[in-house]
Amino acid sequence: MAEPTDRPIALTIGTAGHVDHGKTTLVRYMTGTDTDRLEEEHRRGISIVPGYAELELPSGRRASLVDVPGHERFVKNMVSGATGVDAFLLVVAADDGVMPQTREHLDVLRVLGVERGVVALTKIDASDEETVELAALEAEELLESVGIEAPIIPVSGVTGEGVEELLAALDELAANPPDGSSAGTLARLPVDRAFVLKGIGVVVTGTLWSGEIRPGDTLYTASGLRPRVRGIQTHGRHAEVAYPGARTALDLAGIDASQIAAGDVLLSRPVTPTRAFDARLWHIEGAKPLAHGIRVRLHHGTRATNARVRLFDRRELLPGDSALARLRLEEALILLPSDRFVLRAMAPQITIGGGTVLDPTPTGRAPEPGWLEALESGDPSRTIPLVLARAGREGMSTRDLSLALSLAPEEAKTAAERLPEASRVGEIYTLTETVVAAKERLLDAIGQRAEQRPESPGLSVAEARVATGLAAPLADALLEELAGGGDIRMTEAGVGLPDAGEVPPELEEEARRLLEDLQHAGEEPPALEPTPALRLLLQRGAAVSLGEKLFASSETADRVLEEIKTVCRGEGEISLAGLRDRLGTSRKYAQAWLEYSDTVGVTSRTGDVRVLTRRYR
Ligand SMILES: Nc1nc2c(ncn2[C@@H]2O[C@H](COP(=O)(O)OP(=O)(O)OP(=O)(O)O)[C@@H](O)[C@H]2O)c(=O)[nH]1
Ligand SMILES: [Mg+2]
Repeated sequence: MAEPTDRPIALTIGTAGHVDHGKTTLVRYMTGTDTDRLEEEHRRGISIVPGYAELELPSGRRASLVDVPGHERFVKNMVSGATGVDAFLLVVAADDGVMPQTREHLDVLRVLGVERGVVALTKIDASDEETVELAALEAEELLESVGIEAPIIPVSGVTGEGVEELLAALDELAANPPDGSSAGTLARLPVDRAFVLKGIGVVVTGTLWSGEIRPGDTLYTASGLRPRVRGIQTHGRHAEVAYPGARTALDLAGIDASQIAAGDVLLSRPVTPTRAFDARLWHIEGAKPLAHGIRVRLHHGTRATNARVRLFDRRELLPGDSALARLRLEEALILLPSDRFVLRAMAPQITIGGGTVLDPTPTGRAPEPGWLEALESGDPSRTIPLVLARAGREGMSTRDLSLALSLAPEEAKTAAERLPEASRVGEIYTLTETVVAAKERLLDAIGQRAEQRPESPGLSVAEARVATGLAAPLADALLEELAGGGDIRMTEAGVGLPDAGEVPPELEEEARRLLEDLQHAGEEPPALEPTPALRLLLQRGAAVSLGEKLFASSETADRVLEEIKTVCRGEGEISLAGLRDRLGTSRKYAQAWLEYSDTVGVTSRTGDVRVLTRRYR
């Protein structure tokens, strides 16, 4: 096996261009790899599915090449291949010039946000100078018409003429890679092939969109499966890490070949699939107006599904225009903010536009005014308060924030820490006003409890959670923080104010007198309301409850239980009349004492009498 190649990919380049213009030939010349690997591709002399090759640039930087088919019937495969590329290699045959799929591919790249690249004017070995110049002019006009700047380099995929200049131009693009760190970011692999390899098992391939994958990682599918990564290859070689942009093959355990297919997405964390989302739509020049309510084919990653477009503020979208819209999907997709997608007409099947996902979990029929615009601004000082407000009493982890803002976790953290409107409680971010209100509610509840029951140590932890009005994990984090800061005191007995726990002397005195009264009253105590003094005695075990409003000193209670045991041991049982006579009380008290004896497990009732439980026999 070859040496592991664990260097990050500096650039992922996607070819583009009309059928037969020389994409595959050029890629083969530059990399030595034939990206047409299907027998059918060789037989028909055209590419059908995307092919992949690794390109070592003159600087030594590593690039990943995706070679797409140019035939108009396979534009959907081109879209799937172009997903996840950073730069284009637009191929225009000098002898043919700009043709329909030259334009359509460029449109697809633009709606996918791929606006950097190089144009290769191929087949110059088979064209005269004038023809080459004409084709160069056409390419220049095409770029100008869509506002993209890119060098136009005449080459031959057969003789290799001009390829050196082409590689230098690609190297320059790789020197300015797209920003964003991959560490800690959600790993996303849109699967383009899934198959069983004899002796290995289930293997999936794709271009890693973001994050990193290592052997041993557990991944998640939209259907809730959790396959484990057994081994990784990038560009056909064993690797210890798959980096974003790399052509990646994963050997998976814990999943059946029937459970995964092209179009699925593997994730490093579960993400809820989306059936409807809000987006900025772009309608490309030259297409027919896009009407409100129209059905379209939506391509995202390696998957396509039918979708219905609802325009928020107009009846139709004119060519070249953009608008905010909600898209309802026939099949759920894994979508994250900032994701790009391509829209194609159902018939004829041509590319009509695309867009950027703004809100993959919209609520209500239409977005709040300003919400999508704020998300679109990408300005964390605008978006963080909005997403935290929506998260409400749950708050958000750094990971949640990073997904919602499509920022790396560290960036999301830094942005949130900087904002006075946001606060971190433990590891959960929430609106500062939410924390302040929760703290106020909690202290109020503790204060009220102290007033009603001065003898009590405060609220139970469960009561304290409820009092904050926050979801349990956030409430717990808040309790911990307040306890750490000395705002509250948390003991096993409960959550109280820092100075709680001391019984006021007046109450102590009242309790002492009450206990004396109870002891005096003996087996026939008076009816009492549960006052703070009484609750203090119950809590300390100095008094017991005989039922509603009936309390006795525990000294008395112990004595009565001894009487009951004595009678039972002598006679085998005790009746109501028996205890009444023995204690010299009324029936009512004898009844209350017997029930108490049952409650504490000394006796149990059989018919009209009580017998000792096994424990006291
Ligand atoms: N003379 C000459 N022929 C070329 C050159 N590049 C490609 N060809 C020929 O053009 C034909 C098509 O080339 P491919 O590389 O398959 O074209 P492609 O753009 O990959 O086509 P699709 O993938 O089907 O869209 C083949 O017969 C090639 O030999 C070139 O630079 N010079
Ligand atoms: Mg080809």
